[in-house]
Amino acid sequence: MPARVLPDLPIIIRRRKIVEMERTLVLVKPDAVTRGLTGSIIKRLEEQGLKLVALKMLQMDNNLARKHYAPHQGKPFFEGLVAYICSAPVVAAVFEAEGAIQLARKTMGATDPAKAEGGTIRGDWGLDIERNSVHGSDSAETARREIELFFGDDEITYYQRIDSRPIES
Ligand code: IDP
Ligand code: MG
Repeated sequence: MPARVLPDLPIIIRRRKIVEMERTLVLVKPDAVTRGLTGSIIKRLEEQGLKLVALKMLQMDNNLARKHYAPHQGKPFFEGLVAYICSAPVVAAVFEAEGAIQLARKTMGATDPAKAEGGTIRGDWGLDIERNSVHGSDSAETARREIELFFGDDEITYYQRIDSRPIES
């Protein structure tokens, strides 16, 4: 099967320099969906200037969960994590921005909510190290792999946020 290619990232030119945009995959995890926190979490990310370019709600199955968390296979928490992420629906989103991956992870806070700062998503809403409310890709390569697991090419949208700087500025 030929490798799938996601739509190209838009090129932003600012002061005659090309600014590289990034995409990141975000999951609102079952603990947050079941507590009615989906809107609040998406809002926190949007407020940081992260542009929402794809969004869906789905029930993950064992197969998708194992693929998504494949890098953690063999760790003591892996089986529990797979069961947890399939325990209720998730909301999957793609956000785009300059430095989107680090910006999203900073907004989420440390993996363990007990160590996450107040004002971060996990610091404010995470329940414990497993039920920590959100997932965010950890590198450009991971983001590409994860986005392809959840979204088809035709599900990624193009638009400009009117509160962002223009494409050419
Ligand atoms: P991250 O989500 O901050 O990138 P990772 O180390 O990639 O953290 O772990 C993936 C997910 O696995 C975490 O978000 C959390 O839900 C779960 N997890 C990580 N460490 C533990 C643990 O020690 N016990 C139980 N679950 C864990
Ligand atoms: Mg991770």
